[in-house]
Amino acid sequence: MKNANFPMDAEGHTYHVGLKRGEVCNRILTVGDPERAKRLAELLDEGAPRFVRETNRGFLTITGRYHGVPVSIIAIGMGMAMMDFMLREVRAVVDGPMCVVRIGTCGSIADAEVGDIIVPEASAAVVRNFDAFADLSHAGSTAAVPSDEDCYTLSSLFEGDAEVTAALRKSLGSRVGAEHVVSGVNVTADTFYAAQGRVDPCFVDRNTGHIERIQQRYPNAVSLEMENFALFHLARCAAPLPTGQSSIRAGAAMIAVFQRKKNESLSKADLAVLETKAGSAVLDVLASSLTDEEALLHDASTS
Ligand code: R1P
Ligand code: URA
Repeated sequence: MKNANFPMDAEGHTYHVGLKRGEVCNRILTVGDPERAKRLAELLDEGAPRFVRETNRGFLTITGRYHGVPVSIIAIGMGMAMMDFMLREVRAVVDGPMCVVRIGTCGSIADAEVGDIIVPEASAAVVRNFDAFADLSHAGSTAAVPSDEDCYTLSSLFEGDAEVTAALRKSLGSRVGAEHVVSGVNVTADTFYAAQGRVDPCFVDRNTGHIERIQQRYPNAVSLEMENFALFHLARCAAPLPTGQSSIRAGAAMIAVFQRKKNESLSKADLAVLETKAGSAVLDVLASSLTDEEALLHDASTS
C-alpha cells in the first residue's frame, strides 16, 4: 500500500472497495444486500464483458452493460460509513460526472404501505447523542437529566438531484404503478434499533416519542433507513469537476419492508419481486442519466 492519506495498492486498487480505474463506471446502482446485487446483475446484457470483485471488507462490484450502456452494481452492506467508503473510493478512480442511485429497503413511518417504493427528494440524518448517555446514574436520581429530546440529533435536509428523482418516480411508476411510488423526506439513522425508535428492553435508549419528534420537525418524513443521507450529503459535498459540472448526481428508491405504524412486514418473496422491478426502472434511468459526451468519456475509461 502506498499513501496513508488515500491508500491504494501498487496497481491502483482502492483500499476497501478494491477497485482500480476501468473496473467501475460512472453510472452506479448501489444496494445494501449482495444477494440483491446478484439478482439485479441478471438484468445486465448477457454476453457483454462483465467484471466482478468481492472484497474482504464486504463490498461486491459487478460492472457490465445494460442495453449496451456501461453500469456498475455495487453492494456496500449497511450504514453511512459503507456509503462513504464506496463513494470516495469510486470517485477516486472514475472520470467525469457520476450518477449514483441507491435501491434500498426502509421502514415506512407515515402512510406508505409495505411494498410501496419511496423516492425521497431529501434526507436528514438522525444520530445518537452519545454524551447524553454518559451518566447513566441519572436513572432514578434527581440530578438534572438530559431530556429524551437531547438524546438524538436530527440534521438539516440534503436534497437528491431533482432531475434524477423525477426520472426515478416516472420510471418506477411505469413498473409498479404510480400509486405505489411515494414522495417525501427520508431520515437516515446511524442504527437500525435505537435511532429508528425501536424499543429494546436490554438497553437504555431514551427514544420514547422519537419518530413523533422527527415528524414534528419534518412533517413529510416518510421513511427510516441507514445510508441515503450519506449519499445525498456527499453528492452535495463533492468538489465540482474541472469542467464546472457537478461531480455526483444522486437519487434513491427504497422499498418499504416494514410499516411501523401498523407493525406489518413484507415477505422475502415479495421483496425479491419488487427488487427486480425497481432494478429495471432504476437501470433505465441510469442508462439515460448522462449525456452522450459523458458516456463517451466513460467508455474511453473502461475500454
Ligand atoms: C437494515 O435492515 C438495512 O436495510 C436497509 C437499511 O438502510 C440497512 O442497510 O437498506 P438495505 O436493504 O439496502 O440494506
Ligand atoms: N431498513 C432500516 O434501516 N429500517 C427499516 O425499518 C427497514 C429497513
